[in-house]
Amino acid sequence: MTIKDFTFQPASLTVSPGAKVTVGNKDSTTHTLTASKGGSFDTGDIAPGRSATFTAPSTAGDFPYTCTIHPFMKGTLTVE
Ligand SMILES: [Cu+2]
Repeated sequence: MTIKDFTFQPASLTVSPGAKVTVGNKDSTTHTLTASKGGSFDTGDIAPGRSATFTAPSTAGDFPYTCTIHPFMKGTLTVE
């Protein structure tokens, strides 16, 4: 998935349990993709033009996430 113009694209993504998800940052500022609760996944800082990979939770469910630097950025990862 991609971060562009301060949005996660797509904001809602469905993956398999334990899937590897790569996040590319196409903005000119640093972002993160971080689970809102429980710390179940976190890319850490992704510099402009770089990408990072995280592992989806191994349990099914909806996992809201945000950017810790820009808390208005939101999305949901669905594991099923
Ligand atoms: Cu951000």
